[in-house]
Amino acid sequence: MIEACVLYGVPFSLYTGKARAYLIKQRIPYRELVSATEQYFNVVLPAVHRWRIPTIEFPDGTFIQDGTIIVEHFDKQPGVESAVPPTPKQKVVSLLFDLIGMEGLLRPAMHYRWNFPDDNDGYLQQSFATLAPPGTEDPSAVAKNGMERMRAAAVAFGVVPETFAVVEELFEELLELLDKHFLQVPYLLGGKPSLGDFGLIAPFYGHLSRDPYPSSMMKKRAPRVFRWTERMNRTESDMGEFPEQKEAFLEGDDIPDTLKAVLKKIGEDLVPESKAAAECINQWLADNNPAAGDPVERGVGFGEFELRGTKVTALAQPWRFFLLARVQTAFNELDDTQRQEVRDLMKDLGLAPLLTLTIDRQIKRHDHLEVWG
Ligand SMILES: N[C@@H](CCC(=O)N[C@@H](CS)C(=O)NCC(=O)O)C(=O)O
Repeated sequence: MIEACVLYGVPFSLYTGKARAYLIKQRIPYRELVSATEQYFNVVLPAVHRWRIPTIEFPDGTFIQDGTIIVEHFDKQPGVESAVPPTPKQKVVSLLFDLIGMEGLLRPAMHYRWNFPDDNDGYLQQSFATLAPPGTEDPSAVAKNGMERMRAAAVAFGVVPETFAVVEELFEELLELLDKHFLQVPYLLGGKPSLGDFGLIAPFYGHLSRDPYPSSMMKKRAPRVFRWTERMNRTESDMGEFPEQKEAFLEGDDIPDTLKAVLKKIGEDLVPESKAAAECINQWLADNNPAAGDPVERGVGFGEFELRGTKVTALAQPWRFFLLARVQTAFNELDDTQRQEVRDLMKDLGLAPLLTLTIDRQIKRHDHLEVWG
C-alpha cells in the first residue's frame, strides 16, 4: 500500500493532467493541492529549485518534479501494474503518444486557450487567480501577469496569426480521426489506459476539454474524444459503451487502423518540427558546448519548418529529445524481428525518422533539474 502523497497542481495545467490521470487510474492515494500554499513556497520550492507543476510531495518529505518522472516512479512500484504495454509495437506506440502529449500538441493546446478571448478569458482569469501566493492582495493582478506570460509562450510555440489556419485545420482533422478511433475502443490501445493515454490526456484535459471554446467544439465535433477525457479521470474503467471490452490491451500487439490514421496525421507536424528542433539544438550545442551538469533550458532557439505550405517558427525544446530517446531505447531493446516489425509500422505511418533522430548530447536529471550529460 502506497501512503498518500500530495500532488501539487491545478486543474487547468496541461502537464498536471498526466500525473493526475495516472494516480487516479492506478488507484494511488493522493491529495491534490494548488501550488499557492505556504508549504509549497517555504518547503517544496527550496527543495526542487523552481516553480513547476506537477510536483509530488511524499509523506517522508521527498519530492518529484516533472510529470514524466512522476509516472515513471510509480509505474515501477511493486504492486502497480505497469502502464507500458509489454508487446513491441504497442510499447513503442505508447511511448510515442507520451511524446505527442507532452510536446506534439502544444500548438493546438495553446491556440485554443489563448486566441479565443471572448469565450475563454473570464474562465481563465478565475483559474489563474488560484495561483496567487497566500496573502496576495490582488489575485486578479497575479492572474493577469500569468496569463500574459502564457499568451507569449503560445507565440513561442509557433501560434501566430499566419499559422492559425493550419493549426486549426490539422487539429480539426485530428479530432475527427480520434473520434472514429474512440468509437472502436475506449482507450488508445484497447480496454485499459497505456502510458500513451496518460501522455495524450495532458493537452486534451487541462486545456482542450475544459477551456470553454475548445471544450464546446470537442463536444460538438468529437463527443467520443470528450468521453475519453472523462474516462481518463475516473477510477473505474468507465467503458459502459463497450460491454464486451476486456480490461486489457488489444490482443496480438494490434495497432488498429483507426489509430494508425491518428498517428499519420500527427506525424505531419511532429516529424518536421522534431527535425527542425534537432538541427537548432545541435547548432546551439556546437556554439555553446555546455559543461556536463549545466542546466538545460526549456528552449534554446527556434526551429523553422513548413506545414502544408505555411512557415512555422517554434521554440526548440531539448526535453522533446529526452522523451524521444525513451521511444528509441524501447525500439533498440527489441530483437531483430521485432525491430523490423516496428520499423515497417513507423515507415508506413511516415514516422520512421523519429527512430534515429537525436541531439548530440544526452539530457539527464540531477537534483530535480534537467542537466546536460
Ligand atoms: N516537463 C515538465 C513541464 C511542467 C510544466 O512546464 N508545467 C507548467 C504548468 S502546466 C509550469 O509549471 N510552468 C511554469 C513555468 O515553467 O514557469 C512536466 O512534464 O511536468
